[in-house]
Amino acid sequence: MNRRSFTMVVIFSLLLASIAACSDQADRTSSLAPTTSIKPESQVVSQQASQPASKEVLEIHSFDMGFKPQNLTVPSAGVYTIKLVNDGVIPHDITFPDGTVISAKANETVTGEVTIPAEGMNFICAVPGHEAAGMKGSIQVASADAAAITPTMMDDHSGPAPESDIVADESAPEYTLYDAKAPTALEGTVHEVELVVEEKDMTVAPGYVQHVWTFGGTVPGPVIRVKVGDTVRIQLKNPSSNKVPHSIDFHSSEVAWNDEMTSINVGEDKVYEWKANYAGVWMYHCGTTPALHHIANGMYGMVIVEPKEGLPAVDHEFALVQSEWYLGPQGDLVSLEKAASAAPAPEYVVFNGVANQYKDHPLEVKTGASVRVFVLNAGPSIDSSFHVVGTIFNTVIKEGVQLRPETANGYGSQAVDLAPAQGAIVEFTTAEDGLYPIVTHAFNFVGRGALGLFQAGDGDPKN
Ligand SMILES: [Cu+2]
Repeated sequence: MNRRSFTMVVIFSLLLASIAACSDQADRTSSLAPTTSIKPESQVVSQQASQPASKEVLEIHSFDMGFKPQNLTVPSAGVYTIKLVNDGVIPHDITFPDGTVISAKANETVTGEVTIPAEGMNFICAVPGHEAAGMKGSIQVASADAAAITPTMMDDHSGPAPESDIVADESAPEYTLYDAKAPTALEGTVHEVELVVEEKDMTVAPGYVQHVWTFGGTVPGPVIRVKVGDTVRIQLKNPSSNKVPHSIDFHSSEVAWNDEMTSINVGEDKVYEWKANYAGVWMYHCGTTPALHHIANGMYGMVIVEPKEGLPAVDHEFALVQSEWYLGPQGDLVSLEKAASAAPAPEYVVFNGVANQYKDHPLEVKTGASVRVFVLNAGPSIDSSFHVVGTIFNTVIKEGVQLRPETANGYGSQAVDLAPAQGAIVEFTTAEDGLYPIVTHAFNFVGRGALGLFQAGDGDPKN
């Protein structure tokens, strides 16, 4: 298989991931079942009487796997020409519930006619699996009751929205991009670090705002990077403007649980001092009861402890924290009930706090350059299988166990398994210009936000 077709297969595979993620949802809300409320018969008749004399053309592009636009509005009921432009690399169709099917091969444009009734009509791609992957849309009639217009999903290009009882708020603020670049190690050997707990609203995915608890105002909290032998003196502050007690637990420290890790009330602060005795990628988190809720609500971050002599220089370094969002009501805390389920089913699994943020804003690297990623699975409950599509990890240092090129006897690593609270350092290079998706290879979560991209060079392997 050549590189080009390999890339396409990869992208196609990623898109297929969302099939699994959302097949339940699709089953329950078959797009062929009308979702609009039916207008009174007399109104339908009068709408049909005002059919346009010449057929208006509605241009709909299909891609792998979606339609653009996905939700259209026409001025009145009647016969329309549908122009299907297939921008995808595989065949797609537009299938209407009245039996109208317009099919187009890759890079083909096909037109057909359909009669849009007053109550509007949904459409899907009937190729098996494509509807569940997000290939569905609707055509509404402008004069129809506005309340009857039910877009099937947000047009955010990221595949189907995850199954949730929480309705997306299209007026939610844009998310704030979390800088994935790993910081350099702090200078010196004794570090004073102030961590202020902030309770605040955060857009965790387009359309979803949660009232999160944070270390330092971001989820995850700041990456703290030191070396073995360093002393870290954390000043933890819980401002009086907050509502609940909080605490901090550094996995990189060796202290009694009922000493530095104890909670502080609002308006209090404390010092938590520890010595970095062991190298690795470590988790820190709030341990205040119920710790599950405090972690699920955003209180976690990464500590990097380098060996005393430091890590070898590489061209790029990134820090990625995988975690889960169990959505509570808009603007409220995440759902402890969902998070506490024996079979947890988060709406989102994310890298650095926000669903798909590095798919929308790829992490740029030089082609062929050495890339190091510090990875932490903050959970709280689901394992990660960290993988970068199209690369092989030549170095893995996971929980103290090392795979190094100089000692590997030719072995490499494809995915690093991280249970909640485990961390690793992985290193790889990119073979050519192009896109290298970042996923957890637990693929049901890729469609739920656990998707990013490394972009090597200009991102295009063909030029
Ligand atoms: Cu807390």
